[in-house]
Amino acid sequence: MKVIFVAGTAGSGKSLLSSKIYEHYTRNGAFTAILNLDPGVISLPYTPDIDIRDSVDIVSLMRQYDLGPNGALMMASDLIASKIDEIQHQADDINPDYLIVDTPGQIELFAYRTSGPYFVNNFSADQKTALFLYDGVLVTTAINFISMALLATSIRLRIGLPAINVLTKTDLIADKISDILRWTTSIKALESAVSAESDGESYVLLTNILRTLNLGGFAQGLIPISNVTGDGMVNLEAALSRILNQGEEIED
Ligand SMILES: Nc1nc2c(ncn2[C@@H]2O[C@H](COP(=O)(O)OP(=O)(O)OP(=O)(O)O)[C@@H](O)[C@H]2O)c(=O)[nH]1
Ligand SMILES: [Mg+2]
Repeated sequence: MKVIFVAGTAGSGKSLLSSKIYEHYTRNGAFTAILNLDPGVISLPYTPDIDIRDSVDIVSLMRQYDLGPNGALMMASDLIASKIDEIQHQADDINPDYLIVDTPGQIELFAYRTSGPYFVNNFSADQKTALFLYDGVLVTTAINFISMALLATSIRLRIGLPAINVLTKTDLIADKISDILRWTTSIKALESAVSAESDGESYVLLTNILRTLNLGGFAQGLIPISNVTGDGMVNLEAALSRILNQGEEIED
């Protein structure tokens, strides 16, 4: 079993991309399953094979502990770690070639508390990788792009898995894609976009952040995709194969 964790900011397209990867793999003959790890979601664009909502119920938590929605979500996220054996058992029973894990929308609850990284590190599989989704509509300015790259870097540190960077919603930002992709390969292009958007203190801060991020290599190989048109899915599948199958085609 090879596991793909799909992570990104709220609304970045995690659930829809999970369903698209599922469809893509299934169409190519690979036995694929989806695990929904988002306890707060109401409707999903796919039918999960394993669902955290079967074990953790937000409404019951709100009633039982007299919590508001955010408190209940926090508690629910913390409970994910305690369900790992149950979920592992269900996944092992299904034993798919690929398990796609749709992570909670509130990335700070998943990545920055202990439960999410614990789950990622302790879930047992032959191979594990993570996708980090850059929400296309949020990264059309250089400042927003750098902020998102900082978040992606910080989450990579927390989760500790080889990660593939994905730019979503390209169908909505057609005129910006080439700029964004240039920013991932040319620090000069990014610096000049930053200088056009900022001055004084924020310019100095941004260029310093940028140089530090660049040393560690950031937003490398950002893969543009659209969950709506399917553009870029083939490239994403190839990148996944490079990590999960050492470049082999999808297994059937
Ligand atoms: N145009 C366009 N819309 C998209 C794309 N990906 C997702 N969406 C839309 O963006 C919204 C959020 O998508 P989801 O897949 O629910 O995103 P998510 O990251 O799972 O959201 P949360 O779990 O709530 O954080 C939905 O209305 C999707 O239809 C895309 O590539 N293009
Ligand atoms: Mg979702």
